[in-house]
Amino acid sequence: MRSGFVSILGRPNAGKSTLLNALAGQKLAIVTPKPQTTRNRIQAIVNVARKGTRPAAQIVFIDTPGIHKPKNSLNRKMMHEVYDALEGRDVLMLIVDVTQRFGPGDQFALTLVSRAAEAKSGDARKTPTFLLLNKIDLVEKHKLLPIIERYSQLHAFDEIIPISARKADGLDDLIDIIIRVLPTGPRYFPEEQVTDQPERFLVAELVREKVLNATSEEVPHAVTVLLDRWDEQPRRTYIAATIYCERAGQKAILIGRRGEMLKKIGTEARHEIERVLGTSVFLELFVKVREHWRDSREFVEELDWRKQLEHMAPGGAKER
Ligand SMILES: Nc1nc2c(ncn2[C@@H]2O[C@H](COP(=O)(O)OP(=O)(O)O)[C@@H](O)[C@H]2O)c(=O)[nH]1
Ligand SMILES: [Mg+2]
Repeated sequence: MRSGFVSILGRPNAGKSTLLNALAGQKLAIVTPKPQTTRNRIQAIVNVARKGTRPAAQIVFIDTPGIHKPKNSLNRKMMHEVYDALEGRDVLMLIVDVTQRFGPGDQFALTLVSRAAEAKSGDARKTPTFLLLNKIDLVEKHKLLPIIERYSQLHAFDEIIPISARKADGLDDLIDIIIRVLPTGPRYFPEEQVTDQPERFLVAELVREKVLNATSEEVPHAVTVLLDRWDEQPRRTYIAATIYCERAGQKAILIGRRGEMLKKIGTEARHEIERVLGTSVFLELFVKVREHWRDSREFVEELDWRKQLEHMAPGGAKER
């Protein structure tokens, strides 16, 4: 039996969350075309059966926010999530979007990962690092060669693996290669557990995903979603959530003319939440302004579901 923790790292929009979902076989992390969609690290637990000479394994994949230069408390918190995923892991996977030109942001991401991979004193070997060339469904094969050359010059990757996270292409090979380098060890999680993320947080995230898809410019970045109520009634689950934004103008956009925008967001979110929960859902959404919340360390901390769990009354979302 092999087991270990494998971090998925890279710039915003490289396809980290898409990859996590594909590996998990279900949607655990929200995905949008907008950068900085993911704000917390999320684990997907993948159990792999023994096959021929390949041992059985439990791989814990960690999705992370995109590597970027932080501008506010929210960004700093996101980068903390990245740093956490760089430390003490069994494999570091840097995922790059092969349709994008190499730039300073890529260099920054590569430096973070290669530094984290260096052998620490007292630790005999360096952490295996893989380069994942993602979105190969969008480019011709020969276009990969200069990218491979460039990255190989900058860091001695243990493996370079072309994949398409969206098409789930190359993932079987990826799993095989990971298992080869994982240490022998027991399962860290029960076999039936797929994630460490509470269902309620995924629900709040699904609301945020619909907001991100429906809005543009600064609004997606200025929005966060918190659950106010979660009430499991016999025939349906009643969920109330508040969408926080930073300015009155953003609130007006989120509500829309005669409330049409909020209604659209609510309907789309409800449909998906019903699919995920497998029950009928009554979803009530509110919009509130909280000026400069992204600069508030306190509020940003409050958004962390690991923190929220500590405050949550058993069986109910925190009352605010
Ligand atoms: N064509 C294509 N698009 C992809 C692939 N992987 C991710 N995407 C798209 O890239 C965008 C960003 O993906 P996401 O997983 O949110 O990236 P993240 O910011 O790294 O988590 C989304 O629109 C995805 O649908 C891929 O393999 N092929
Ligand atoms: Mg993401």
